[in-house]
Amino acid sequence: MIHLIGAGGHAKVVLDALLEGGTNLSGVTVRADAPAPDLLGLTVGTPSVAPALTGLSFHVAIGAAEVRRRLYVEAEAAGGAPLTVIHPAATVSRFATVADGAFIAASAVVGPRAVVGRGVIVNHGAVIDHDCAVGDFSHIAPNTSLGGGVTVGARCLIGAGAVILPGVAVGDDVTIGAGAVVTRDVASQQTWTGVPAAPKAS
Ligand code: JB2
Repeated sequence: MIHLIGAGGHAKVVLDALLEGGTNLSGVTVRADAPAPDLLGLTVGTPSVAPALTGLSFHVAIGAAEVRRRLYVEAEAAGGAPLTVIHPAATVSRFATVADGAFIAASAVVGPRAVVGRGVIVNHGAVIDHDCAVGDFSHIAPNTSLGGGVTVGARCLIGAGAVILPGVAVGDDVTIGAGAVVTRDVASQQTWTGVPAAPKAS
């Protein structure tokens, strides 16, 4: 039995990937913090994390990094085992490492010797080239491109369509705006936008 946490847009994408990968709908339960309409035909229960998850797999399917991290920790503490979900139409090198609880969407590419951390989202069409490292609970949004050897810290959001040039290092808790082109290293806890990307004026 798979315990899917979250019942919004991202949960729909993850459930779809599970079904495409051959998981039977009857083997999935969906839970969220608030009542919600059905998720692709599955009833949504509350609260997000059941009191006991011993013997169950779970996947936190929520975009917000801090919520995803918190519920991941809670679900592990309840005895659950984090499940990695990879859409069958994703391309993941046999030499890549994908950690527990990560999600790799359709048309994403993860190259050789790349490392994808716990609870990371690699969304549709994103490219993580060879030797990249993506830290725990980061979100690599659709159609982003990380050149070879890029490092991204924990809990980052790399916005849709952003490009990070090869070898660039991005710290923890960084937000990169959609469509930005990052040509140099970014320190932790910053927001960078534009082409070439620069710190966003506050
Ligand atoms: O503590 C919580 C919580 N616990 C469960 N805080 C919040 N904010 N949400 C919580 N949830 C559940 O996560 C909500 O009850 C709801 O079912 C789900 C959030 O759904 P929503 O559609 O708002 O966001 P999402 O995370 O599914 O999708 C976002 O991120 C994706 C990566 C959207 O921005 C999508 O467009 C995006 N593709």
